[in-house]
Amino acid sequence: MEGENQVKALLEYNPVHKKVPVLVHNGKPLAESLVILEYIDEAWPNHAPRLLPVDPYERAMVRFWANYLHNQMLESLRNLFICNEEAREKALSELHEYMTLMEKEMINFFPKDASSIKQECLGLLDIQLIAIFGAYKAQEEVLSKTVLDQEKHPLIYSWVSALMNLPVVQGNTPSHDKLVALLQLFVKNNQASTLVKHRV
Ligand SMILES: N[C@@H](CCC(=O)N[C@@H](CS)C(=O)NCC(=O)O)C(=O)O
Repeated sequence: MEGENQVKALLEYNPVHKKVPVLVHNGKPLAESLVILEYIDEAWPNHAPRLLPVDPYERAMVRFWANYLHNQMLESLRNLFICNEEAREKALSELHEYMTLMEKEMINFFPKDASSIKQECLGLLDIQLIAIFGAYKAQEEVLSKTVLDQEKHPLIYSWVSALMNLPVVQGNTPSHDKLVALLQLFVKNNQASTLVKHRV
């Protein structure tokens, strides 16, 4: 019953995509993670950290890379867990190409020194990096593949490592075993729905 009620609430709050996350603020619902994060930044302007820079050009650049992380990288990462083994290799090399391009083009956004990353100053791109790679060790265990390689992608690796060392991130990240179990469940559910779709 609990589950049924949750599904009903979700359909009501996000009838277009029928997905989480959903934020309900003052009784009004919002969907899509990037929209929600920008809304939080604007609705609580006097609270730190500010997720977007003040300068309009810098804001635009953060939005550009936020979309890249969301549409390209997160999508290939997702494909890694829903594809069969053959397509998985393709999804992984696609993800690595996106990461290489990101390292080359996004150089101004990488922290010069990972130790300068402070939890009071986390921004939109930091949050997305945590969402994509925060569970990379669990992702690698489930896939038996290397997702984040220190030698191939040193900048992303050092950025993610510094973020994962912050107490606020550590304190809010599920344990490795829990992440592995969740990812395994995700893979299993997707395999089951693929079998149903193809009536195998
Ligand atoms: N672009 C959306 C993606 C949301 C999304 O894929 N949510 C997944 C969970 S992470 C979901 O609700 N899946 C349930 C479903 O597809 O039925 C966002 O960033 O909010």
